[in-house]
Amino acid sequence: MTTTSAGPHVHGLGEPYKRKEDARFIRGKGNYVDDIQLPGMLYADIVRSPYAHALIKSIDISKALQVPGVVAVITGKDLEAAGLAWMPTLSGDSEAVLAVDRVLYQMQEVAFVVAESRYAAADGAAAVEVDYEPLPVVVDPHKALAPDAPLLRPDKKDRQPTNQIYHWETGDRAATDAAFAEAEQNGVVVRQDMYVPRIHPAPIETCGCVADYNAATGKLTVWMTSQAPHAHRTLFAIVSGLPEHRIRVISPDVGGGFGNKVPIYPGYVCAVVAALKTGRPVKWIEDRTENLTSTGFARDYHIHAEIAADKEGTVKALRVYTLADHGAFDAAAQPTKFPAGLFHICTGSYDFKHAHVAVDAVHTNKAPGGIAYRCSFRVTEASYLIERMMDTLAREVGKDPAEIRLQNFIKPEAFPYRSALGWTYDSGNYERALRLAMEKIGYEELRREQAEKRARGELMGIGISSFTEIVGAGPGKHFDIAGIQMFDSCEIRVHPTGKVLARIGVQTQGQGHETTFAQIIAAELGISPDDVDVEHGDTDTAPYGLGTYASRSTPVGGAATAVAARKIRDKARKIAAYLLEVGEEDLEWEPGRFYVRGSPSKGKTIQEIAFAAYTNCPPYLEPGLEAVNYYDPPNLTYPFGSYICVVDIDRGTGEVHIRRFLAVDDCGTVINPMIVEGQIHGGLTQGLAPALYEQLAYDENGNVLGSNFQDYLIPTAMETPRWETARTVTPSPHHPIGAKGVGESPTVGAPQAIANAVVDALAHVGVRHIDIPITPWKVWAILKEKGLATA
Ligand code: MCN
Ligand code: CUN
Repeated sequence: MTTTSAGPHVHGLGEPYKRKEDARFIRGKGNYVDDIQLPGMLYADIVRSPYAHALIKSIDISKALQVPGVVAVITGKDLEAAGLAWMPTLSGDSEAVLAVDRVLYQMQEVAFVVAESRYAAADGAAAVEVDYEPLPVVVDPHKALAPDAPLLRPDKKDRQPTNQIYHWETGDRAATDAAFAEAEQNGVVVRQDMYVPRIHPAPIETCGCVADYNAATGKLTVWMTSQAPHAHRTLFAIVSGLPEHRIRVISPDVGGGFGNKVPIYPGYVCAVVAALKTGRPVKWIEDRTENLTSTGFARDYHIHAEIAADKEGTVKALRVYTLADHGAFDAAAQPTKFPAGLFHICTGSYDFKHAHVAVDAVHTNKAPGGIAYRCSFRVTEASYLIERMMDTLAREVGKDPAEIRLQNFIKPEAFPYRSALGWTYDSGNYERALRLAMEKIGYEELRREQAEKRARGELMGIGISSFTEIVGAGPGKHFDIAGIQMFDSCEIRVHPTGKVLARIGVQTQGQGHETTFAQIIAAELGISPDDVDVEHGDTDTAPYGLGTYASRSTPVGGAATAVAARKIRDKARKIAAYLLEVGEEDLEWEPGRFYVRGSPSKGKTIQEIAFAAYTNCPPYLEPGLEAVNYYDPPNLTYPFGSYICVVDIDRGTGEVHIRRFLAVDDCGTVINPMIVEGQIHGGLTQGLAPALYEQLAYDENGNVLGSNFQDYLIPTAMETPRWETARTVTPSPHHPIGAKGVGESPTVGAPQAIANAVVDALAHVGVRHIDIPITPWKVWAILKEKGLATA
């Protein structure tokens, strides 16, 4: 890791530069949606269904309208008049904004009440009378597929009358089946069922917006908690028919996204309609329960996985069948495209010759989503299943989990590597990462300690996860969302004094883009990151971008930024040549300056060149020093890492204590090691969460059992171990500065390291798998069954 040098910062890459944005955050000067106050502003509250499945026989708003302060009540029928009764989902399908004749999950939006205060809005919402006729509820996706299951979506006329949304397969089934037949005869086959539960991103700031329509100018401004402001503006324009240039979406400071702020939610749409209808600004802010119960959840995959290997444990084929519970809407269902697509990574870091994956997605009476939680565009499930399966295989052939991995890794010289599921990994060196992790943690010594403890009856486990991530959505061939190419953008203006304003199409929710993107430009131009301000999140000023998710900001937006800065440097070279009266080819570049080859004292700094660009520009060039780049990446990036977790299990309580957790990450070239470290710490904590604590459970009537932070356990500092980190650097060959994304890697890689450690602690008594979250109760039940419980 580099440290800050004593001299001035001229070269911004790889330095632990302090976050520029923190100057306002730590002073409490951040500006979040709920901080926005406009004159005459109204406040909204949403009437939500208490039932998971019911017919709506009538909605009576008359009493609500009499509540003092209530200004308007909007129902699904009112939305039709505004052309906003339907909102697009990530599947490319559309779904009702407010339920009209049927509710499909508890807390579904039924009516929108606006009033002079938030309290009056809540009173108004309580006074809306909805007559429901309850219907049978389906929460188990297996039961949803039964022939006699109640049909949840009779409105989906284009589909068979079942609850199945789609069947999706990828890979070569015949070759995979043949490899399994062979392994059944002459090798080994391991099989495991596992469930990756439904969880929720739960950002500390919930979702919300302020919508303001100016009838005089015809301009609609929406401040919203958005990870993708431009994409949301376009969707508003397409759906509403309002002209796109009169819609301004501003995503101010965002208090965490984690995938929760990618989709469009009914509250946004209703606030816009209410602003159009009342002519006054309307604020809608979710409370915690609304956030947990009605906005995009992640995962909920029931997986059956099988590996075919030879007797030595060399893998041959992977076969996976998954039942995906998408809840009530078709929100993340598009099978061949974006969300489900990342299931393609499920062969992980291993050299499988054949693989076949099939997914059936079904509707249940649960909230819609299936979107993301840092990250679950199916990478998390894919990575979890393969890392759990490699441990299962190691047990079967009697090898150490580290040995089985080293034996089966894709070799460094095999990159770019085309996996059996057809995606091309850009670069990797998995063995180096695992060996570093083993060395740092003292793997051999830990194994010896484990054997001694086991002999004494103590339970200690070591778990490995050598994951491969897939980030940077991404070229259109993989990520075709409604036909949009997945590019991103950067616009750079170098002012006459050499100070820089850059605007980017991606949108930070805490990742530190104002710092790292300044560092990219600073490194390319040889100036200080202090001299570069980065703006984003305002569609009226930022260039069109597709937003921040899938750790795409650095792989895509960062690439656009580097390329735009190089365009600036190219023009600067022309200006320097003119000023120095030499040919361009006679110039050399050193950070911050062009000089004449052979005469280093004869040169022009980037600041001098910038001034000349506006005052003494060569006659054959346009004045000014600006550049724009829209970058469509040739491929995704494939960061990876090796995590090792050491746990001790309390035989009295079943509690899992994480003694050590070492994370070796490789995200290619590192822009800011301190920010990367912060991303890894936060991400590991969000990986610990589903491993031991978080699950968004439903009872059989479709009641949400985790609707607040007392029931939905997110780890706090109390539960979080001290994370140890280390790094290898394997640059991406196709990224202009060799960087891969990192934001989601730790969350993707961590759960299975912990799960593997717990299973490892109990492997000697025959335990092969425990579904996450591994609660003390689950462990204690196993201890009891195996006669190991001391209480
Ligand atoms: N970075 C770096 N060098 C690299 C890679 C990244 O210095 N080789 C820096 C980046 O420039 C950026 C940060 O690390 O400042 C994360 O970069 P990247 O991996 O490109 O991810 P994104 O910026 O696209 O962020 C998205 C990712 C996702 S998808 C989720 S979910 C998530 C995450 O980031 N949500 C977050 N981290 C989060 N962190 C915070 N604080 N809040 C969230 O909501
Ligand atoms: Cu995958 S959660 Mo992030 O993409 O916003």
